[in-house]
Amino acid sequence: MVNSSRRLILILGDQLTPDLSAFDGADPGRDVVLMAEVAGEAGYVDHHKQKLALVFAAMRHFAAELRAAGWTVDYRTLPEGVPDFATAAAEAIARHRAAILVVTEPGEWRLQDEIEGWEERLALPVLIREDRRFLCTRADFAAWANGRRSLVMEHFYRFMRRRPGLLMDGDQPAGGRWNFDAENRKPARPSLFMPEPLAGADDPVTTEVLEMVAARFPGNFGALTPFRWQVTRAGAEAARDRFLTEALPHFGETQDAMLAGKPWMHHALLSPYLNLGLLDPLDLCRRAEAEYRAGRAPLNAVEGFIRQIIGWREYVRGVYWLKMPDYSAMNTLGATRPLPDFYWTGDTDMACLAEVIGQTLAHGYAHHIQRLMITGTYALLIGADPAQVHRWYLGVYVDAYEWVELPNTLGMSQFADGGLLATKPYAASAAYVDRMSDYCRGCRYDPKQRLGEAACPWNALYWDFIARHADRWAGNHRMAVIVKAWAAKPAEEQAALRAAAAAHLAALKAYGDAARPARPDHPSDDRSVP
Ligand code: FAD
Ligand code: DLZ
Repeated sequence: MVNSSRRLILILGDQLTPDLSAFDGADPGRDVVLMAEVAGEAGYVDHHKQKLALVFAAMRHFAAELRAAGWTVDYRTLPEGVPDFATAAAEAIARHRAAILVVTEPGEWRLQDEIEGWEERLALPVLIREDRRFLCTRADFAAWANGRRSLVMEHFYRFMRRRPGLLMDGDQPAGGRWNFDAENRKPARPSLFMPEPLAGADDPVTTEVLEMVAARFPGNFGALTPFRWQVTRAGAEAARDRFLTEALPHFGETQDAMLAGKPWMHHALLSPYLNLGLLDPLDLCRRAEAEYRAGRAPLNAVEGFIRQIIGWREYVRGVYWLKMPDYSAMNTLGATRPLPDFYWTGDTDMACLAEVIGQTLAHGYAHHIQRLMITGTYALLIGADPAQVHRWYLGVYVDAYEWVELPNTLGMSQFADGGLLATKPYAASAAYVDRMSDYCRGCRYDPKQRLGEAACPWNALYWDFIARHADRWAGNHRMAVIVKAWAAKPAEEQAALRAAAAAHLAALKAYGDAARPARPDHPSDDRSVP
């Protein structure tokens, strides 16, 4: 017989938060929590092995935390698992005779779309509650965006600073300015102290998950160990405290810098924990502000850090929900080239790409400028298919969920949304890479040469990109000056640059033929991508 009031509370893998809205009004003595390691979730893109291990180990720890708090948790583990959430829910509803299913809105549109069909499919009421772990609800963002001709992040950011009163002195921004980036974004000084992240979790639950991932997902992207990530709230808080005391003071200064062999620099490495729900974004920002108020971290660093979280993080989520589902199919530049095979191996003689992809394979982590200006810019310059670029980014980083990854990739990095997120494409020649990193020093190519055997391919690719889309850029005042510079080049130089780009593009091999063994069991192993 159905218990007339028992709730089944579905907690998704990135909803590991004790005061999640799905728990509102629930009774541990009556209701049941469902958590499930789902084959479909694990396989819908080629997730990095460390991402799988992080999600499953954090889920198992959270289930233990809930049990310790008195909840009954029905937890389905891989490798047996269940094919999808609907099957897990249907089986649990029958097992526990639940009368209603409660879930907090998921982060990804595809899942929201699926869950909206469950009342009919599962024949019971399904309550979808708002996710209040963000500072700006989907409805608030839509209201902010309504009637605006363009969605400028900086305007949104000021709106977000005022709302919770972060870094505000009365109604004025602390220090008299909203943005201190003029003092940030310097090339790196290798002599600067750079803290190492905490050692990763190695408790018995994590060890068991690592063994399971090794056995069940041997062909997935990346290395499984060394596993560098925290899998509990306490671990995430320790990582947060380490960042606040050791790295935050230099955060702004080195935010855009890149050094070979230094994957972490002064970055927070906190996105996985924020996105899983192990850390709260507002609490994190308040703690960062406290470092400034106590004189332990400068304003340029703290303001820059807070802007990434209440500005960019909330902004991309707002854009995602405002524009999905059509957003994911956008391809304004008509780019169709397959991503080169070295995105899966790091095997390229361009040192910058080898470094960033190598680090991505090793750790499932690259910082923002590495994602944007190395792997992102190269994909943009070669005209890579944005849908495939999106699937790559969604898989390879341990912090990747579509709500945050897609606008960053498709919009900011690939300009596929035609400039909704970025006023101009993040295209750059080798000079940028040489200025902001030391990668070119170890490279067989010379960033200063544009043509010839030793010339860095980025230079010809950059001009080829400008030329390919010259008509479009002429109407963009920030790009028009570059189009003019292209037009001013002698015809022979233009022809030589375009021929060099064409030769480079012709030599690229598409992913999948020889890079990895085929995995017919793996739905994301889609080699039919053009
Ligand atoms: P820090 O540089 O220390 O920044 C602090 C925090 O600010 C981060 O933890 C993150 O929560 C937030 N943040 C910073 N920049 C952004 C941004 N542009 N958008 C949203 N939040 C931001 N971030 C993800 O969390 N998941 C993704 O899947 C993801 N995919 C990306 C894909 C591309 C192509 C690009 C260019 C960026 C992507 N980002 C993504 C944003 C950013 O690169 C990461 O948030 C950041 O590198 C995480 O490392 P960190 O914690 O050391 O960040
Ligand atoms: C990322 C991920 C993976 C790999 N596996 C699971 C899983 O097995 N079970 C689960 O509940 N969640 C998983 N997740 C996180 C979901 O993909 C995430 O909740 C949705 O994409 C919504 O953001």
